Amino acid sequence: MTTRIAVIGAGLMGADHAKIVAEDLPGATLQLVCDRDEARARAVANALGASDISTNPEGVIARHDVDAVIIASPDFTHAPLSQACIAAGKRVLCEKPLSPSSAQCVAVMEAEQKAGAKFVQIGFMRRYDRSYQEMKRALSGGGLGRPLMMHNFHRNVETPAADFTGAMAITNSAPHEFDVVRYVLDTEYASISAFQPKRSDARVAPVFMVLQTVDGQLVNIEINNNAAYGYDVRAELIGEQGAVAMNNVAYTRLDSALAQSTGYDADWRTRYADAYRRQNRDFLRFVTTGEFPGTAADCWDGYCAATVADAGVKSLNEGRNVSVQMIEKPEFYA
Ligand code: ISE
Repeated sequence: MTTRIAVIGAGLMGADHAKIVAEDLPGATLQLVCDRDEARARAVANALGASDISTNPEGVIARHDVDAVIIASPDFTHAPLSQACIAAGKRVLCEKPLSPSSAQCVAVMEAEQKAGAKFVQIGFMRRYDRSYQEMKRALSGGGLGRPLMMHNFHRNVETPAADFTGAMAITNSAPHEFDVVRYVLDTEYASISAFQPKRSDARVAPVFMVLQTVDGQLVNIEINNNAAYGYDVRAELIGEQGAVAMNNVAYTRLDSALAQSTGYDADWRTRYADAYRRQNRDFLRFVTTGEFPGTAADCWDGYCAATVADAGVKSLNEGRNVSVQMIEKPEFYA
């Protein structure tokens, strides 16, 4: 018996998830591709052999021939479509962020608690990346001593959308670091300060953030959506007894003309291909067994990332340090 999965959103991420489901997720079938743009949905569906297409996300979620859903539509649709999946009793892998608004994340958590079970897995796939998992193991192994700081930078070749802003760097790109740093350090954030340097052109300048954790650690995050040279994400965790740093992942080194060089990925889809694959296989197990995967991010994690993003945008706009105000963690998510 195969698990029939519908992918909502046929853009960059939706097409990538659809390809994973169709070609690299044993036990699953790409049942349907949905997008407001019918031609875009049809192009992805035809390329990957999906049974059907749709332009109606709510209708797709209700269909009897859809067992599970992957949401990869625009960020503002993530929370309402996740709530529709919960109401329909269907498990969903929701691309990050769960919502750009922490208040919407609370509504989704309330819907899950009312339903009495977890339905939503959030697409914070960095947790599945070998580099971050080795960092987490190095910390839990005790050799680093107590963690003091974590430095992070996240560089894209260019902004994923023409209307991308500094605030979106915080609400769309930075949630990866907000989540994975929490996951590695096993802590929460107490405050955030966000800054931007001035570029000489009209492109979105990097956003540089300094965060304090509730355990007195310092975290800095650089989000540069117009780095130009390559897709480059790295981190270094500094403890009282040692440090662990992430290397740039390169499978070859080119030696030529008295020089050596290694390459960068063009974007996240190839750099994190293995992490997406592992995340999506965990999602399939979640759908078939009902057991939420230990590595995966849930709605509480989605809420935490959105809450620190809200505070980060406030800090960027007001030019001051902003405390991160969170609700009490519901027992349901303990
Ligand atoms: C994009 O939405 C992603 O999720 C990528 O992982 C990230 O690198 C990029 O900055 C985001 O815009």
